[in-house]
Amino acid sequence: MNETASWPFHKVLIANRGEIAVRVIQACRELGLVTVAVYSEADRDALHVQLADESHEIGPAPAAQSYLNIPRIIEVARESGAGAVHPGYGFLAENALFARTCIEAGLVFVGPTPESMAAVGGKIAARALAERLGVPVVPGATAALESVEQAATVAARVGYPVAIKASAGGGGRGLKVVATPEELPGALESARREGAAYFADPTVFMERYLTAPRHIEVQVAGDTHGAVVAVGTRDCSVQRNHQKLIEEAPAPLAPALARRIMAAAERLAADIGYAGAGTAEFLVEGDEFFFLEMNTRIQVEHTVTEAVTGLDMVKMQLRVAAGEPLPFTREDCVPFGHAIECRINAEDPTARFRPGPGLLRRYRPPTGPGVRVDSGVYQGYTIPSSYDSMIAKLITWGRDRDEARRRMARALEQFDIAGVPSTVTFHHLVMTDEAFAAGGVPTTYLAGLDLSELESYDMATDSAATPTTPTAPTSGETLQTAGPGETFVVDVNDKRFTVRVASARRSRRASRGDRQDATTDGSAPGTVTSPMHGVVLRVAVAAGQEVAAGDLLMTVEAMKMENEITAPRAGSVASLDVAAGATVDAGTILATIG
Ligand code: MV4
Repeated sequence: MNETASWPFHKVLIANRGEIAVRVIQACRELGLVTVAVYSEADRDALHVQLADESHEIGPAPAAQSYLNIPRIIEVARESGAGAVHPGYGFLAENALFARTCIEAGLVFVGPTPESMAAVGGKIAARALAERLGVPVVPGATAALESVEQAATVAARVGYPVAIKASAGGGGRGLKVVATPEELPGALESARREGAAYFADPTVFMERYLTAPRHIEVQVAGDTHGAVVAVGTRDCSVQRNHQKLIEEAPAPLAPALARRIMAAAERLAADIGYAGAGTAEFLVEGDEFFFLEMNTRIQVEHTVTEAVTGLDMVKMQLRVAAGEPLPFTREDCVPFGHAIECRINAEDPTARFRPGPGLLRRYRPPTGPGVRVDSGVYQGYTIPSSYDSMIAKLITWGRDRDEARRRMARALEQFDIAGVPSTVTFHHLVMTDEAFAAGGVPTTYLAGLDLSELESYDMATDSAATPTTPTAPTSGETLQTAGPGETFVVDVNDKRFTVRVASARRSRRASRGDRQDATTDGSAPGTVTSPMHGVVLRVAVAAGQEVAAGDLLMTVEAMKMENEITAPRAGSVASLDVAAGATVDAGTILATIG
């Protein structure tokens, strides 16, 4: 007789795919719960489909027709006799309507109540909650910006640079940094448009923009009996375009500061009656911290918290959803040692992390003490182009941070991936980088890192390494599946984008911030071409005008994001080849700098 015999559900539908679906299946099995997988047409060969007790196809590859198809998922839950639904992360995980629909269909939603979700779903509301509880927020305005004049008044009060953020935003979408009053009207309009396009909500607000903060978050857990515990801190400062690449626990912070941040997270969660797993995000500068937002889901990086606490966050979610008390107390949450996670993606770190899904010709993950690999792939599997390009999460644990870091470098050396590009070499470079080794790097760290040596990177710098150990894919082995002109869909922070490969040889310089460098045609220096298919929104220069390198030439909208096209060098605008409103392709000549 297992502990779940008396639970209100015995069968769990997992409304997700990939490694998190596998992770939930594993937790269910350990609890003696029966699992139901759902999958799209693109996921017929996926690992989660093979590991679940039963699996049901729910629709075509596009997530809108499968993993986001609420009526179809509810239908499968009913047909299979599932009593609960676990949403994983991304897709429907933070959709209060989905949670409510599950509950109304008589299904237990494995997550917080729709009311808890709604209380922190909007950033302005979350900021207001923090202020009411005395949790610090970045100086700004906890109200929607209604006019340029009002925005200018707030900006003058808090000081430039400021950030204009979409209230419904997330993952950096709808975030505009404004350095001077002159840029304010344009940025306000642009943030509004992005908010409307992405989240169907043009509401924006303002904060002072912190230029080199650290991104710290707190894992929280609560139950339906009123218990709330801050489980631990994580540092997620190593990001690229708001995509986390490395996370660690506990965050390298002075103990007193860590305690203050944990207490703040606990207060926020307790106030909204939080049940299940959640994360409070903060920015940290010096010994100051500021609440950003609350995520009401299990996160990708929950693994590092598990590694240092020995707790199982997914089993906790299931227990709490069944009405059980939180299976641990604050005293159980004292971290032991240190853990680091690398998100190993099928992306080419020498080509601006261009995704390269496709056939995994070889896949042999590392093993050994202190190594955990969470993954939804296997050798011979084809990573579909319809979703994110994650291959695996590699997590190492050590008695201290340095042991975890060195162990990670060792595990990366042992990770044998061929057929698709991977970030293994990139991750190795970071693990052996002096600044990362010292700990506590800010969010600006990655943009300043020189990745040029990745072109011919050798992980076996240690002479003790076995020379026959297979290493990361060399360019000869790499099977590029996406060529020029091909399009594919990627998921970045739960949002879908269609990406078009502009040309086979792209600039290998990483762009700074969200400024999109125009590609220059190799045969004609000064020719500015569009890096992507899109529509010219505004042209900022006139023919004949003198420009400096980096000056804004025009804005191209692609996938509802505004991309600034800047001058590749100083000179005069010799030709202006497009006007506002023009549809351009990747490679279309936009202007010439003479
Ligand atoms: C900020 C910030 C600095 N100042 N807000 C926005 C999305 C969220 N997940 C993180 N965000 C940030 N908000 C203020 N007032 C810095 C970030 C930020 C960030 C910004 C640019 C590039 C990378 C970043 C990584 C983490 C956080």
